[in-house]
Amino acid sequence: MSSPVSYSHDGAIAVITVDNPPVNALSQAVRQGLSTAITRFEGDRKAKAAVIVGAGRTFFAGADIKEFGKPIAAPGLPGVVNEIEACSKPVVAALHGTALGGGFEVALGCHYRVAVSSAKVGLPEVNLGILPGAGGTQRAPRIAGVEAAADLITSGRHIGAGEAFELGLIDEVSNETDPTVAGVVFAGLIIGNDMGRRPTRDMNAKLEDARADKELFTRLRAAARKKARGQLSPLVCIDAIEAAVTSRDFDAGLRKERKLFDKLMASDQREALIHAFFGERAVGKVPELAKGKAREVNKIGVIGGGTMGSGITIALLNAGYQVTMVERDDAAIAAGRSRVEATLEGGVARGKMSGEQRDRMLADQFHGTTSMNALATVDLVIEAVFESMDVKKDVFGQLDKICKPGCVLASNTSYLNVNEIAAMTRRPEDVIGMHFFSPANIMRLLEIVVAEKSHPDVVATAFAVARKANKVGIRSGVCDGFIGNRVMGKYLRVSQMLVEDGATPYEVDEAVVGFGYPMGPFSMSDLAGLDIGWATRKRKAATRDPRERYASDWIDRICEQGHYGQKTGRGIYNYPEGARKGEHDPDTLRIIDNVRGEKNITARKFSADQIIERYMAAMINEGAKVLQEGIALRPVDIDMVQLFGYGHPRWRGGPMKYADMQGLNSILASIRKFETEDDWFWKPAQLLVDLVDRGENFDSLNKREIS
Ligand code: 3H9
Repeated sequence: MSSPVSYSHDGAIAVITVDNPPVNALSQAVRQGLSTAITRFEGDRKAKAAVIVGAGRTFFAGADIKEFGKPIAAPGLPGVVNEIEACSKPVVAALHGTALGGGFEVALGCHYRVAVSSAKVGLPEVNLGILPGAGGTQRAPRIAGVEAAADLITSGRHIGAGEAFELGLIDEVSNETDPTVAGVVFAGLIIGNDMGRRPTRDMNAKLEDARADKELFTRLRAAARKKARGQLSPLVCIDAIEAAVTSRDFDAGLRKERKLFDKLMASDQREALIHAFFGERAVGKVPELAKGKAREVNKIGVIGGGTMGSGITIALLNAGYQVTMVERDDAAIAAGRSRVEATLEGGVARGKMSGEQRDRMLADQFHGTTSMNALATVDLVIEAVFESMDVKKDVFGQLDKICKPGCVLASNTSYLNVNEIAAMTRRPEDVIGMHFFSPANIMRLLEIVVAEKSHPDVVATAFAVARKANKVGIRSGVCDGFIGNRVMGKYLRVSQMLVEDGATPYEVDEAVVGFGYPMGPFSMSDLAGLDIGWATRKRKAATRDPRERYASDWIDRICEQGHYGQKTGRGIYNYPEGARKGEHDPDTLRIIDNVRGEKNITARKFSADQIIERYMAAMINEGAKVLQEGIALRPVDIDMVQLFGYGHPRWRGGPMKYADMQGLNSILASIRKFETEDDWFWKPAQLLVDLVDRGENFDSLNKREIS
């Protein structure tokens, strides 16, 4: 096989080009090729300087993540970077696209860095649960200073060429668009000015500054701890950076970096975060994309200007679409427009967009109307009206008459049967569910609910719109609540049972936050409004299965007092004077005690671990049922729904990944133990039982071909 690394000359300059599509990841063949090219450059009397550049769309986007978790074949990247740095003639990195992780570490090992103006650089390893392990934690602080390097490394953010230049991380932002030309011009200057080599390892001035600041690492650790929320890697990154400051010499610092890197590489968090990285990309691969072609979408209609409709509108405006918002009367459309304006205004205040951009967006892209007939020319309609089957059916009946042929008709319903909605039209093949999550301009999850008759072109269109709007589109089949809300229904129920059986709602929330969620189920319920669940329970009361345990009486009592959560100042928590963080409410505890008394329940203690055992088991068991019914394509789809829509900590990888890491045997054993208390709620999913019988795990299902 030919090497992905080629070596050529441009006069006295050696050009080392790496061509390993799609992102020039530093695979074994690339590392070997780079090492060989540097050796050749050393012996090349004609070449006075070398340029390292990536072919195609980018410089190296990092180490090859697919090699992680397996033994890494020689040569290792840190050694290759050292070879480049030790080269006796100057080496220039010419950056374009995204020079990330190991890719940027190669650049930091070069003697100079030039970038085209659109280039981005970064050290995002922290997001994969590791640290920059090819000298990045030792070289970045030497160039940019410890504080700037710590910010870059612990946030993992990508920065533009301009900011990188300000930080000293690149030496020049070139006017050239071709990185090879930029590199060769810059190398020519080095030769012409006899600038020679400039090894990063020898730069010590910025480390001296850090040594003088005795509180520096206490500050950096406190900041990292606050942002990490249970994630290990940000703090370990700080340990590695500290080694740059405290080590005797550069190589001792590198050794420390390697030790810490190996520790993180062996961690569960690394495995979970890599699962999330590939999962985010895997969910976009659905069978309909091979069978269908996305229709062209420029104009989108959004029906409804409430919280949901206006959030969806903003997401679509940001993606560059023309959006027509329809409301039932002048007051409602004015309110919808104000919601959009207020959010855009917030974006201006936070520096996300300029005042002119906002004005242009409102004038050129946004149209508000009270006439459904305005939807005659749109390519896609997303309905976000009141969650009632009758109302939705009426809307779809109208759309069928108004919209042009080929227009995609989408419902933002979060529970209702999309097949039934589609049946209201003469074109059910054009109907699909597009379930956004609130606030829709921020939350990245978009469940794409494929109904029985949805055409593959319509599915492909929904995925294309999701991608353009920076959403993670995840395919779901039709069932009550689809993937996300159906699974959530189970862990909310188990939380309520835990309270009836003896835990306080505050203990449940604390355990769930301790696990890594930003919020517990009861703070979440207070935020969403307790009246919503109450109304659903009342609606479903008549059809409730008699075997189902009802554990919501205590919340119903809170609702009966007109306490619906944050919006009324009281709910499960108390929110004095509009506070956003709730206080424990003794009245809530009294109500719970009374209910226990009436039901003859003797309160038991639950530790945080016991709470999580039930919480996660309920989630996993329902996830397995969702899978066995074909509602979700793969376990990873359930994981990504939880990550992008429900706040599951990314570093745990999602409930199905968590189950695999705990061992399905142990999850099933927990469920069987709880089944002795309630054999209706805790009936184990057949799929889970079968996987345990076969000695397989959920990940084995991720690897199957989907058709
Ligand atoms: C590291 O460097 C460790 C070192 O410090 C230490 C070593 C000792 N490897 O995202 P896209 C695939 S850790 C393998 O859709 P975009 C990706 O899966 C690494 N594969 O494109 C996808 O495959 P498929 C630090 C990779 O334009 C395809 O490429 N670096 C890698 O939206 C296209 O990707 C990072 O964390 C990789 N490193 O975004 C950067 N990267 O088509 C990770 C991508 O089969 N990468 N693939 O689904 C990214 O952030 C984005 O991919 C990037 C492009 C911004 C580059």
